[in-house]
Amino acid sequence: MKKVSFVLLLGLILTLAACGNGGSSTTINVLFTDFAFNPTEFTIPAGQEITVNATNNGAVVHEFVIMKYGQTIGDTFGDEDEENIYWEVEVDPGQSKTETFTAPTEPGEYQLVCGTEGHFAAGMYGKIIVVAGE
Ligand SMILES: [Cu+2]
Repeated sequence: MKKVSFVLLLGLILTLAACGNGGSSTTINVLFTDFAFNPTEFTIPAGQEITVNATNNGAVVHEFVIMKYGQTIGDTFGDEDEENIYWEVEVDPGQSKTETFTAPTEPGEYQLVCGTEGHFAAGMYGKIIVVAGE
């Protein structure tokens, strides 16, 4: 029993060491489908350059839209939400794109939505968690 605990503990330590920085990553790998992000949650380090590898496996265009801190779109994504966008990338169906952006400096949760009409309501949203850098 003691041995098992030790192995589990060792595994936990190694996992924590490998992830570092609270499990955040400067790379976001995201798959778009009709109508969801996969995965739906991303943890990134504050203020660092983030590489986004986005692939659209759906049949329609999708957008990966990160809202500014403290901003949410309400029930639908509309023109009034455009000014509250922190960063976005749009990918055509069947295409892949790699782009970069600088993560916000303010740690916290940021709303992630697809800005294509009706997609948010269909469940295409998630969250970006920004954690303090080292
Ligand atoms: Cu979409």
